[in-house]
Amino acid sequence: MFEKVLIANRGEIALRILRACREMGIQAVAVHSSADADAMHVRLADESICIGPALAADSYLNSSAILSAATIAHVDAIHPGYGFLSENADFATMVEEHNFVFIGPSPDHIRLMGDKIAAKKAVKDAGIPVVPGSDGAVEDAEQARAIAGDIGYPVIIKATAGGGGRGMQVVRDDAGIQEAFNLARAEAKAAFSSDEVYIEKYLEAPRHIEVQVLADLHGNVVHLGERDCSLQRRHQKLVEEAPSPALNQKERQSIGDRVVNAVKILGYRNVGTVEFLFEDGEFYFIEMNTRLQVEHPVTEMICGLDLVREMIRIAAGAPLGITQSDITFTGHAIECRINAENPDTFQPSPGVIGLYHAPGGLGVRVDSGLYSGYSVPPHYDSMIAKLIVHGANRNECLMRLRRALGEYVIDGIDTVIPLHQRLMNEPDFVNGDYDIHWLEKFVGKGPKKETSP
Ligand code: MV4
Repeated sequence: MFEKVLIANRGEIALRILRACREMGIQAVAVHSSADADAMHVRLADESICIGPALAADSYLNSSAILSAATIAHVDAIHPGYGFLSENADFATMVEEHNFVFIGPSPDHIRLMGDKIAAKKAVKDAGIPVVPGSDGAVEDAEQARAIAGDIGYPVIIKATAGGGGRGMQVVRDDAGIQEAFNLARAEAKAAFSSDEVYIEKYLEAPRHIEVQVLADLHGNVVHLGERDCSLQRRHQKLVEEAPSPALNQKERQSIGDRVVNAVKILGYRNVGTVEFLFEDGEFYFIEMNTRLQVEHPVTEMICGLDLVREMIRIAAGAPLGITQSDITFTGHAIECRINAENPDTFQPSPGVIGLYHAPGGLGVRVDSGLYSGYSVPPHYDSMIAKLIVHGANRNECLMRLRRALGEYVIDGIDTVIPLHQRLMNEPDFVNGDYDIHWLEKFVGKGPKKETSP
């Protein structure tokens, strides 16, 4: 097992990784920007190294600075967390070339899944259902029109190097193809410095359902069920839950088995998430994420597993200690992402935390580095905490979540806690009746105002 691990990240996930390391008796090295010197994970780390200024490009995205820190601290392995360098195949390669272990998939698998056309072809060949569309890149609007003629409108044009929603264009008829094609190409070029695009049938109102997998270096693969991540705004997830209220046991088992089989064929290792759109009882692959995800705790709560611990064990060469039949799903878990944002306008709200009181009690988990007096820096993502609640069933989970949200005090800055409180009492959410567009309509309606008599 590793003696020392470098955590190449910040915020709640750096603390999450540190906690797993400590419980495994592994020394944890924090690297941080000058803006994060007072962060909780830096305080708790066995060692910490400042790797640059606040600007992420010069610190958390600076692979040379991180590798220098790893060399100075004599670590065995590097955990990239999520975001930043976590899905950068070149970084994973550099980590290995410096004789550190990258706690994650192989650089080849990261690269494969980063190319959305190649990823789609690879998983399709491994037996995963995909969205109908072009088999490869689409070269011009003429070709796009021909494919749209085959699969039928509406269609969506996506960037090959894309993901996360940028560089996508929905087209509803032949007349719209040329402009959408040009726009998608231009956006793709600007965002990903590659203007390659492909085309798919556009699904109007699907749910976003993703399947978590664990794979060791010895060919053992298990799935840990699904998460429903349909509640999102501008491609930022806000609430995630497991299991999905939309799936029955047969659907859950069948997609899980197919994903495990595909992951074995691909020779994939460590953690991964296979993302699907789910509509009218059918799954359609869209992407595979080759990292630990923000929403991994809901899976942990229903499976009783520590995913970060498993990642570290797998990276160190240990065999999975469990088979599929050992994995049981107990109860229901929901995660609320707590962002430092105005709950109505979503304007970021960095600043100093006054009073801080996190909820607790049975089935309540808070993943956060917040404390009274901490200053939320303005330079990074606004997510400052995750409230994860587990219950015997979805209703118990909802009752507990309302209780926990009511206890949560974060003074001094705006947070989206009031939005979560509204959401937890909204009939559609309470009934599990929502798709990927539902939240944007809900927040569009704004907070309920008192009507004068
Ligand atoms: C789609 C789609 C509908 N049809 N593909 C958005 C981000 C990227 N991961 C894939 N995305 C979508 N792809 C087809 N063929 C709708 C979306 C989409 C979406 C997907 C998941 C979660 C939220 C979303 C919000 C808007 C659009």
